[in-house]
Amino acid sequence: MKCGTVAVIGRANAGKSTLINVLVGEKIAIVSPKPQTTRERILGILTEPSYQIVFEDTPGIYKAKNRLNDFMQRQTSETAKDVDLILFVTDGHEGIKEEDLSTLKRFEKGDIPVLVAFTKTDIMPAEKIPEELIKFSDLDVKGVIPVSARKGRNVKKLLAAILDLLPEGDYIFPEDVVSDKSEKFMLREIMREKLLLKFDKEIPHGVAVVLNEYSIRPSGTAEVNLDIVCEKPNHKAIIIGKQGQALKEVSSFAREGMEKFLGRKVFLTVYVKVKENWRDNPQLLGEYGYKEED
Ligand SMILES: Nc1nc2c(ncn2[C@@H]2O[C@H](COP(=O)(O)OP(=O)(O)OP(=O)(O)O)[C@@H](O)[C@H]2O)c(=O)[nH]1
Ligand SMILES: [Mg+2]
Repeated sequence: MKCGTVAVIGRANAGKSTLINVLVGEKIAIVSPKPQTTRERILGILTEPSYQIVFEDTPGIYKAKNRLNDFMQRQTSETAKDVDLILFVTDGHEGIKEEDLSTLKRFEKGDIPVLVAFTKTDIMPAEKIPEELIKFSDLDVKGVIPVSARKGRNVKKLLAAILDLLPEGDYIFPEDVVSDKSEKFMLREIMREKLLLKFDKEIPHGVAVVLNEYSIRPSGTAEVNLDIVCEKPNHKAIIIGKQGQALKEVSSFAREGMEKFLGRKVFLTVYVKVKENWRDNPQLLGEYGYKEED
């Protein structure tokens, strides 16, 4: 049996979480068109009769501007240290940047093998692909696989290349486990995903979601009560919107996402609170879940 851990690393917004969701075959991480969607390490586990692959999703590499970003970057660098394989994801459509190559050069010096997934090939002209792939030619990587996570293109080929590089070993997780995160975590993340989709600029980046209650009524309906914590009174006003319209809309999207995830009806209540500069407050970061485990 093959079993191994794979750190999925790359620039913010490259398509890491989308690719893991496709590889695992379930949504284990939220996705959005904005950078810095993923804030912490999330495991996505794929178990088949002859292998188990533990994918470790990470926050995109990004210049830290506050303590939340520092936490995120530490999650990524720590994950990269202790795995069997680094799967470096690059956005083919955006093109390979100098910073991608310099990150790859750093990993190349370490002991962990590196494989590159060159993604989003569905939205770039086919003739541009070889031009971009040439940029990897001087690097000591185990391979570069062009893929489209959105179209599922070449994902099997990528999986085979990953498996080739993993050791033999016993499974780490029971076969029915797909993630290390709880339902409660996913409910908070689904709310954050809809906030990322609806609001622009700093608003979604300055939001934390706190779950106050999650219970199942005798009827089978889930009762979910959460707070959206934002950084400024004017952000709160925008999130709520005129006559509460914006909040109503984003909550309704979140409720639908939660219903799909839980497979049951959801009764959702949401409050918006302000905690100035929480992203730089160590105590609040800890309370909102952005703290290293001991
Ligand atoms: N067309 C196309 N879009 C993709 C593909 N993969 C991801 N995307 C889009 O790219 C955007 C970013 O995807 P994510 O999976 O959130 O990227 P990420 O690397 O996890 O981003 P961070 O968590 O912010 O670092 C989303 O809008 C995705 O829908 C792909 O194969 N094709
Ligand atoms: Mg992500």
